[in-house]
Amino acid sequence: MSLTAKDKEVVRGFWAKVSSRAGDIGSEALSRMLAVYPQTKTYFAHWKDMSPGSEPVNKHGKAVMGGVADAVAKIDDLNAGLLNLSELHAFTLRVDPANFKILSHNILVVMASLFPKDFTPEVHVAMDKFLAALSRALAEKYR
Ligand code: HNI
Repeated sequence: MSLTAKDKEVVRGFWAKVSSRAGDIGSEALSRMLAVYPQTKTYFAHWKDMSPGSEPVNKHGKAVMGGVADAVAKIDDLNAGLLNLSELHAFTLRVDPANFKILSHNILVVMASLFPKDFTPEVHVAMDKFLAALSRALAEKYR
């Protein structure tokens, strides 16, 4: 389902509110993904420490949310905007795209838990659609 003009406006508005906490969101979302979906740990076997809030988790959480910030900026053409990141995940990292849905879910859970007042049903649906579109764009180079 593609994002409507209204969805995009809601995503931009919510992101403007939460982006200063992007590092915390990324770290907690990644920590939850690794704890709740331990099959995702295989991709990070080279890290010294995969425990919640560890240095590599914090650093990578920040990097992932940098990608999300980029996607918000390129919301009108996600496929073109995320082309390099898609190639990286498809050809170099070889991440199974099923995991994009898992990480998206965890990002959504953490946003809801850190911003309960701002995370209205309208924000929930717009962010869910946005993260699904981001995941589709990341999977674009797989085929
Ligand atoms: Ni992902 C590296 C963004 C989902 C495994 N990832 C990155 C980088 C960004 C990024 C940005 C750093 C790129 C660089 O160094 O140039 N990843 C994103 C985004 C999503 C995502 C926006 C989805 C919301 N990545 C995933 C998922 C997995 C994943 C679901 C696996 C479960 N990513 C990786 C791995 C790396 C990576 C592995 C390399 C990290 C490292 O430390 O080696």
